[in-house]
Amino acid sequence: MRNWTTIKEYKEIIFDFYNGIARITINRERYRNAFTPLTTAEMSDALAICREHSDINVVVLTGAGDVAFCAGGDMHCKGKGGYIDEGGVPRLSVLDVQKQIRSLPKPVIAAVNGYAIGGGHVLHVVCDLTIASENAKFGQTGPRVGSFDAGFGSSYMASVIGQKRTREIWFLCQQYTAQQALDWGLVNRVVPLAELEDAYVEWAEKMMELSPLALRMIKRGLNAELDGQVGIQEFAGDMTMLYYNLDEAHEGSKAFLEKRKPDFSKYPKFP
Ligand code: 2NE
Repeated sequence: MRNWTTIKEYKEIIFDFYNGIARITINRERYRNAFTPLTTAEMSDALAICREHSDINVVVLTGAGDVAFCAGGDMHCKGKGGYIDEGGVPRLSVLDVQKQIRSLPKPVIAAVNGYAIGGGHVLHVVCDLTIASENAKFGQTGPRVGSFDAGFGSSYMASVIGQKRTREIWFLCQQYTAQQALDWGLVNRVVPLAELEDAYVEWAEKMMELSPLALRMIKRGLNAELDGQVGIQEFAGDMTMLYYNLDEAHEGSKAFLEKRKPDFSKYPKFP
């Protein structure tokens, strides 16, 4: 048994840590881990912590219990304009969570331990890697329950598994087994439920042996191809971060402060 320690207490998620891995568990087992505006606000907060803390190298997203990963938006909260928060404001803040997962400069593994349905399905799609348990079931229900995700939930899914399969998932609203998801390339690996934690810890530890900056740049490059100006901006931000590590970048600012012309001639110009 691993000793996971709590990073921060929340109402609707569990946020804990083990050996460089932060784990976010949607904790609404009673409702198949469907998310409310509070759940997504807590997930956003936890993901911001994952970004800031340098002792967190890999993030795992999963659901409480052994039946569901996440059954999407909680229908009890769905109202006019979105999912109504405790203050009466309609929100669709799971889209912010999706963006955070994609832009987090660290690998995110979805550990799908049961149903991944609707907005819950999209959550695993936007993670970098998905490990599913054998009992996992996948599907979209939006067109049946009065919803849809035409953003990452459709266009990004199509870049993962192709247009025809994405259209089938959305147009028929059927459920798919873990094996089918594996055959389609919708998930990376399928394991018995009892081995799910071992599997994601093993992969996280493997990734932690590799260069974090190399993994970060690969994630940025894969995103940039699809994300247009936003993807290029994030890629460029990381390039600037690297540039600021070079003496060449400091020569410019030093020269400004010393009121002299910068001398960039001594810095290498690789072919
Ligand atoms: C997930 C699934 C297939 C599980 O089926 P089953 O038979 O194992 O459980 P059951 O009995 O349906 O659910 C257990 C309890 O959880 C509640 C149910 O109402 C039930 O409550 P009680 O009858 O015991 O009181 N529950 C389950 N999912 C819920 C949900 N999403 N909201 C509120 N309560 C929920 C089956 O439960 C299922 O199909 N659930 C609905 C999945 C769904 O349609 N999700 C919303 C899709 S839309 C969306 O997520 C979305 C989007 O499309 C775009 C943007 C943002 C969100």
